[in-house]
Amino acid sequence: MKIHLDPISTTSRPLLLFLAEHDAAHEIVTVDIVQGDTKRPEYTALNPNQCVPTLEDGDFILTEGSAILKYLGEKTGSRTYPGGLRARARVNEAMDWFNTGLYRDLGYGVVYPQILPHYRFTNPVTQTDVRRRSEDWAAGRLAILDRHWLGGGGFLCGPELTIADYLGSCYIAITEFVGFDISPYPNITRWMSTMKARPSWAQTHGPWNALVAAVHTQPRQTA
Ligand SMILES: N[C@@H](CCC(=O)N[C@@H](CS)C(=O)NCC(=O)O)C(=O)O
Repeated sequence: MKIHLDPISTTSRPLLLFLAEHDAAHEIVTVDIVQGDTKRPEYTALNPNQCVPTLEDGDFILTEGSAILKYLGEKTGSRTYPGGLRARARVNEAMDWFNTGLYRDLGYGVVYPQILPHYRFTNPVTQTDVRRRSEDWAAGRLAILDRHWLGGGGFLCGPELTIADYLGSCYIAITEFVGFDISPYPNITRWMSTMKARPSWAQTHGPWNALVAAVHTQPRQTA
């Protein structure tokens, strides 16, 4: 099984966490986003979205980080992707919530326009409007994460860690890029500390930590 990813990528790091905590034979193929590897014809043939990650299991190709995590969870029989109908539905629900809700506002609306020029609207008035609305909506979603998903005191889907925690914690970590303060959210803060204390986090986040440190030496983009 080959997994094509870039360790700095938010959608790749959940897979690295999973692989660090599971005994699954695999080969990592590094796709350097910054060097444009996702745009190369041979990679585009695997993943027409020109994004990481991509899984190659024999002749089976799978894109989308969330789908790959579920595939790995099922293939390895991992407890982190529980088999019961409702338990599994809850994990799927949490992952969809991060992908279609929180990440849209927090990632694409608030964080990326500050560090990646192509995510900014050319009209500064439009950009300011979008950023303000995204910040409001992101705050609302973070409050839901804090009170609803994490209010029970454990992980996202209960007392046991699931693949939703691998995904969600890596998504929340993008706040580090721009110094977005998560301290008003005590359960998010607690949960992120728990995730970062796992040995797998340090094992997989070296390139990410270096990138965050480098971004902090650059001037920030205003709205
Ligand atoms: N919906 C996709 C999104 C993947 C995605 O946006 N990946 C980014 C890195 S986090 C990427 O590969 N970008 C390629 C590029 O910017 O050239 C998933 O969840 O896997």
